[in-house]
Amino acid sequence: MFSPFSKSFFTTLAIALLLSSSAVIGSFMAAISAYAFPGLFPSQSSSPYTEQIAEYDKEKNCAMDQHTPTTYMTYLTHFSCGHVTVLNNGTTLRRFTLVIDDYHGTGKNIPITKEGLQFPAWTFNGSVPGPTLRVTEGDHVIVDVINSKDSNLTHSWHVHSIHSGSVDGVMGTSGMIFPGQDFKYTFVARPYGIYPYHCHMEPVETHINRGLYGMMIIDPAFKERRTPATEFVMLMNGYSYDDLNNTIGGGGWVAGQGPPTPQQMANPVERAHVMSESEPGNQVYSVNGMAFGYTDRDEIHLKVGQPVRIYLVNMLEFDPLNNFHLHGDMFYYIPIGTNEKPTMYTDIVQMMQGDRGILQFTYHNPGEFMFHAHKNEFTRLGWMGFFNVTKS
Ligand SMILES: [Cu+2]
Repeated sequence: MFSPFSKSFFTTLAIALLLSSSAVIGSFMAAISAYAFPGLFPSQSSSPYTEQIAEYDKEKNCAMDQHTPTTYMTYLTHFSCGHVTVLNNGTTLRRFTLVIDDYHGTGKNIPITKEGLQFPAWTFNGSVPGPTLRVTEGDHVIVDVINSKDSNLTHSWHVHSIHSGSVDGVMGTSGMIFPGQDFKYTFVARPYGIYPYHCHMEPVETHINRGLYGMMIIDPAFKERRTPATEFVMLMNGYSYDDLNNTIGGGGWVAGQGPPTPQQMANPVERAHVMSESEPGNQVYSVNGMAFGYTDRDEIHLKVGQPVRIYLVNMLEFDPLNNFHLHGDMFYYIPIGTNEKPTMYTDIVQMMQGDRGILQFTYHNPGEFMFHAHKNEFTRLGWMGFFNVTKS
């Protein structure tokens, strides 16, 4: 079987890396351990340390097909753990490639309801949300972000957590990427927790509304790893059709234009225009990109007594608050995922934009249990799903 931890997998990786080699990769090759590339160094054997990394990645349910775009169903359990190299000094290096495409600025139509409503999205690796990146605290991470030559606009990759200002991914020199170019964001992953990533180009609201976001999980070190559970990713988002023309300033609302000047407010005509502007709203809400996803019977099947862990992130634009409410049971909540111990035992958690955390629960009773935003407008416009919980 073709496993991400098999010899043939690493040999293939080694060849792929060599074929796409750059000065950066060349400098690493000298330090690469025998375990990472057994085909190139057949006389040497693997070490327990590297086997532990492979074992941990397996426990984390790391995907074998890391570059396949996800659907709302596969997104739930799809973890991209990167191309792994263990250096001779024991450092784990994880390399990711993300391709941003705005499809000539007009977007690619993606389905956001099961009835086939389309939204012209800008994407990371072809999907909304972008792939979930999963690393371990202390890993050296290189995220090579390519802005497609089919893009019209500059984009970037801004991830939360600790890193240098030179890779922060905002306007300027820290990772603003022109169409057809790329930028390598490098950092040592810390601290463990749950982090959103998104494009940070102006107007940021629009780049996020179009779909340029995802999450990164930094797991605790192997010896401090979380208890075993069935793990899901849930990213709460929305879609505003009002906002689609904002980059060209065609609408009444022009995101990123800044507050009015004193002169504008003193001029009756301009003042009237300023006062008539209103922010866009969302017409559709969802978790993992699909409105009313997980509402068909048994799309998410759980068993009584089964430990469940949800990595939850809120990337909703234009509404200040979102939340997650669980029916039929209670969950333990770890804000930001930066602690091993929960701070709340609850059935509801509120999140502002960019907030996130970990939910841990076990159903005590069988049933069809809803989960949804307790803001009922959001529920009605798509943000709801069901857990089908059976006795065995
Ligand atoms: Cu962008």
